[in-house]
Amino acid sequence: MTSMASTEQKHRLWYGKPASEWNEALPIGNGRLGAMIFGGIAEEKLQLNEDSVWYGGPRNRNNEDALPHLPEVRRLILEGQLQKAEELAAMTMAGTPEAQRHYLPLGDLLLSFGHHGEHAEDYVRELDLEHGVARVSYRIGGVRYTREMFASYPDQAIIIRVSADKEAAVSLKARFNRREWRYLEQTAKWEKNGLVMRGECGGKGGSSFCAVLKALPEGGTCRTLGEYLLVEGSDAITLLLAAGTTFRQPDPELSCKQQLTELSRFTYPELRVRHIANYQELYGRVNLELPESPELQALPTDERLDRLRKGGEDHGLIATYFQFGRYLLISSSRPGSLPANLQGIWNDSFTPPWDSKFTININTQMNYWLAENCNLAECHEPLFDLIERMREPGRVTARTMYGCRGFTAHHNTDIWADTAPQDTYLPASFWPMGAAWLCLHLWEHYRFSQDASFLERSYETMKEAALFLLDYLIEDEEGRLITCPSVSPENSYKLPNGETGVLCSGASMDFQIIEALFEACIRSSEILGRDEAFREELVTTLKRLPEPQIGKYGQIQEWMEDYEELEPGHRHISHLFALYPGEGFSVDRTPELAAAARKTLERRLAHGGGHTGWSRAWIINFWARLRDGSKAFENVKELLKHSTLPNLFDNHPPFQIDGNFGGTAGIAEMLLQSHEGVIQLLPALPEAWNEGKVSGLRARGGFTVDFTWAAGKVTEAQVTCSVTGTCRLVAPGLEPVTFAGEAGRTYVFRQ
Ligand code: FUC
Repeated sequence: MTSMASTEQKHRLWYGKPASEWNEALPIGNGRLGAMIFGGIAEEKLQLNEDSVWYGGPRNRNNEDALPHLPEVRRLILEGQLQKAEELAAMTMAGTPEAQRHYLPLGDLLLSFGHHGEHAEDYVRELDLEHGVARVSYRIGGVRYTREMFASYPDQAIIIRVSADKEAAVSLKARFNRREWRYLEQTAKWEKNGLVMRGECGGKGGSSFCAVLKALPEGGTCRTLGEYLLVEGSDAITLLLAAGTTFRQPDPELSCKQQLTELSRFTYPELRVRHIANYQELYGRVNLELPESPELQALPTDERLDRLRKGGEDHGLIATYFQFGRYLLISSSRPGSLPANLQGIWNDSFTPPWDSKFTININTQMNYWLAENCNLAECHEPLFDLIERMREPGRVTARTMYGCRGFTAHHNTDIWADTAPQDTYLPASFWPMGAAWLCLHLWEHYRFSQDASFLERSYETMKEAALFLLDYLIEDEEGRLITCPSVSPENSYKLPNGETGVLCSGASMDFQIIEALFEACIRSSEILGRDEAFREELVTTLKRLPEPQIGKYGQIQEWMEDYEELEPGHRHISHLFALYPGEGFSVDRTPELAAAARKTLERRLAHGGGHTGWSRAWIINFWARLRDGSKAFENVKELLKHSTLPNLFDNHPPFQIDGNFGGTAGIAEMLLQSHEGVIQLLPALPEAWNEGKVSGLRARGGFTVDFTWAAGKVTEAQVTCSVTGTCRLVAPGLEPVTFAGEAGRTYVFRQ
């Protein structure tokens, strides 16, 4: 029997055994500081991360040979001499050196509890999404032991509480460890109840890091021995952990010690309340209820995932996955932190996949697709800070490599906001569109919030990204303005002369991004009432960009010419940018392009597309924009079945967090869309979700929307306006309505 999950429904991930490997461990984080929790019985491991622990310092990697060779690279591409063009570009346009900096783990905190070989019963390991707390609990010899762990944003620390239901039953040994790169670290004692691990991140100009632990036992004894902290015979122990690097603080060790001294004035319940209040203020804004089966709720998360893999339905798990995506953004991106990187903040490798940095030809952007509509706009801020920091290096790249005004970035950036090309991996590296795409996030934030002061602050940044493109565009034989060199991330094509390559003149995605950015600048300059001449230049330039074209398979062409793609099932579907996150292709406004977009998707999928987690997540959003609920739903299930690890982390493979964020955004996009000037409820509802309830989703224009539906029709909707303005609402089951909303008021509509 299915029932609607009640509002009391608690979303949690839970397991009946400790994690046997990293992909089973559970993440906690406060944006800056994070840990993966393994939940061992005799030994607990918290694999620690701090977002600014990166190898190496800032460098100028711009290739000074780029500008003198740019005309030659362009000529070779336009003449179809791809191999020669690519050889020359690899030497003259790659960054020098070719790689940016990479992210590193902070280390491990190991806690052993002295349960030598004893048998544990009633073991539960869980991540409580409602409170942002991880918990491990088990019974040994009639005593119940409980561990609670969370990363507090207000107190900037990881807090661990070990307790038992019997007096004086808690003992532990704690120590820090940093495995492979231990030669860069030192450990030290701090008074009688603390430990320090400090060291260098490595590389020229790299930061120094430190982690500090302080134990606050209740009863019993506490001392340090060698590298260990020992607590014996306590009723309960609170451990406080702080960490930092010289990226932010001149003396992180001193700051951490001061911080922990301050924090020790609070009791554990006080620290917990402070964390939960802060966390719930964000998490609690959105509630999603889908048809839920009570029997499934009783199963551990890994078993539910297995059931789904074998073809079972589990809408409740999908609702949990949705909230887990919101949990992960709250935990990896908070005001003052760096943006969520390829792994959020959770990484245990000293040479992580793709450096675990910011890949800005889809991945970093996808990390933020849920920020606005899923009501976590504050979590978007770290991305805006990074964009601001990229402006100066991006100006140097624009000027020295291309002789252009404005600022640019390629397909990656790092902790130092590096904007020069990364790698000589041709299908990705030579693509100067990264800054332009990122800047669209500034515009989105304004569209959702209607915050004019934010637009005022961001306008010059968007304008600078547009200025680069105005200069970068060149005229082709037909008088069109095109990008060259560029790539269509990250596909290759075949020329009629048999040559294959990736460097191109005019990837469709480029024009779609340029159009979106220029339109954002035009609208912004109108709203702010400035820059008329610049606005006109943008309008004139837009008219000279190549139009989107439909190719021989009825598909949206990936390039200006209808080249044969080398990988028709490629994971990137760059030429559908204008379908999502862009808005140029629309079922209502451009039905032919929307139909071609559908063909494009079908073709990609027929050739194996969607095989990485993030690619699958993008596909969900595409189908949602095409208003095909059943296809969107099918792909939500594919994401969970084939690209989700036991801890619900997205699996590229390996773990990469973008699919979690893109998946959550996609589920929201199935329920509400607001990019066409109206709030459209249930635009892509699958039959399987014919009843449900959601609250707190945000819509462009400054609206928050709650609604309930049954038999596929909205039974009640509430729109709360954060600003005064016109609102148009369209929903199955309701009469379409246009009303003048007043700031602070809520409007209710019923069937
Ligand atoms: C892009 C993608 C890869 C991967 C990497 C981090 O290069 O093509 O699939 O996601 O970024």
